[in-house]
Amino acid sequence: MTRNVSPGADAWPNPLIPGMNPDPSCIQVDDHYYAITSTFEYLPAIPVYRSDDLRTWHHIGNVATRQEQVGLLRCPAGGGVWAPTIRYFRGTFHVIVTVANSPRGCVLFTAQDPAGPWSDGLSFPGIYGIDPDLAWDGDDAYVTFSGLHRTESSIGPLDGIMQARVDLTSGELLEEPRRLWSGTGLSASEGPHLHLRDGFWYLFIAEGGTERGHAVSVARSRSIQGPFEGAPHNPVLTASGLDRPVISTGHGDLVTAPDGRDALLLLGTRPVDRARAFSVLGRETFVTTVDWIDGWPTPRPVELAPRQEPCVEHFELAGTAALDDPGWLAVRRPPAAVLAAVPQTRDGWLTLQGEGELLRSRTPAYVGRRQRHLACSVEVEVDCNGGSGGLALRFDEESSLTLLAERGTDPAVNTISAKIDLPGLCHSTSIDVPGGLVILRLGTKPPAPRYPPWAEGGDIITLSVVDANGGETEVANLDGRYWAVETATPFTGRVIGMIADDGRVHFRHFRYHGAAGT
Ligand code: 6LW
Repeated sequence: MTRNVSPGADAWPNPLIPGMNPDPSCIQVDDHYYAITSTFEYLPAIPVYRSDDLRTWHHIGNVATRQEQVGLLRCPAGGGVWAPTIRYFRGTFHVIVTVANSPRGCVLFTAQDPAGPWSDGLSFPGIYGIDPDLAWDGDDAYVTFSGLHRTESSIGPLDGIMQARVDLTSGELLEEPRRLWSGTGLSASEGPHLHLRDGFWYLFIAEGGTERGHAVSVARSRSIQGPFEGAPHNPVLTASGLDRPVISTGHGDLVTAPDGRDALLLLGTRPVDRARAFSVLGRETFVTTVDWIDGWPTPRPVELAPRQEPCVEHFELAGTAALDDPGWLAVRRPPAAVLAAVPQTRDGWLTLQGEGELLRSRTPAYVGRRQRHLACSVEVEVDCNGGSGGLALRFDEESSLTLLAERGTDPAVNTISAKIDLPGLCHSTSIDVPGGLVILRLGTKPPAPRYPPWAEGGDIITLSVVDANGGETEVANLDGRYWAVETATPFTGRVIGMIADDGRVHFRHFRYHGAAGT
């Protein structure tokens, strides 16, 4: 066996792009790397991250900032924008993606500048499947995707990796989709990416389902159209055991690092407890070095190495420009549409107007950001004179929690409530605090070691009110296991942000603090 292994220890920061960032795809153009990930029912959709060294990433924009690009109004939680691929061809950036549960289906967006703006998008009605990849052989463009078996129901099971030559100007298929490879026999072959190396087309796929059995398998062919031959040691990467710090690894895209080594960006989860039961941040982007063994790309096991510096973000929230940072998210509509629903007339504040449904609404009065650290603290100052609102953590419609401030009948008193909303369980706890402005805080930290280890559960979520001197009064202390990929919608992750329940609520000074090493 010839193992072409570069010397030197791996020292990737991992997760590479933390928080809800699954299905990564990555390219290198000149001296820059660009990576994109899935966003499901959230807008803006498909974050574009840029790096010069493949280690430190900046969120420079989003591909779909307008509702018409993706059409998410009717998609369920966890549906919507799945598994985009980014490629660069003759001066133009291309992103191809499945928008599940939307008339848009398989869509191609283009841009000259990856920070945007991106085009309105061209649909490929002939592509019946998910996870499209885009590759060129000379002038010919090919979409390679995970086919869906056609059944009476609206969505069938996955049916192997398919491919069709396409016309990128009309969205037409230039041939009937052909089966390219069926994988190794593990379930759900998906997430294909094609790369040309040394005269071979290498086809990377995910198999085994996105949970603990997730795996990377590889096949290769001299022709982009196949036939493809699987690697003798497939799957080339899995992490299903309890001994790995990062599990469910798969769905990877290949890129060459600045030092010439190959690397795979891929999704994985990092459970918070020793029983490896609860992955509370969702599926994140990780990276690992790829060795070439006998001509086959072989990713190393993924190591856990959270960044050692803290993350401090402070947003002033003044008017409609308050949410210009590309990291703000809203549900099924852009953050700007949430702000536009109510006049932003209060100088220096952001105003939200709620209709009493909290996060059960399909389009809640809610704007938030990905939770990216296991130990984090989110704070906001709230004026609840005209309604009730505060902070909310969302995994999906049915799995959320909120910390609400509301003026009591006595204006000298505010009532602060912690509300848990889970399938089959709604629970609320309240305390009274002095009236006026309030600072609400949501903090998380990993569980303390307990015996037996499987009793540890999820992270510890503390909901509290902070007074002018920084003193904290706890409203609720919760086990975060119910807001995790294992218990809620498996595809998404946590988003934490501001919500109005009833009436008009004003916010300022939103702070996200992520602890070093988490
Ligand atoms: C993605 C697919 C998957 O399209 O999850 O389980 C989907 N596998 O590859 C959404 O992230």
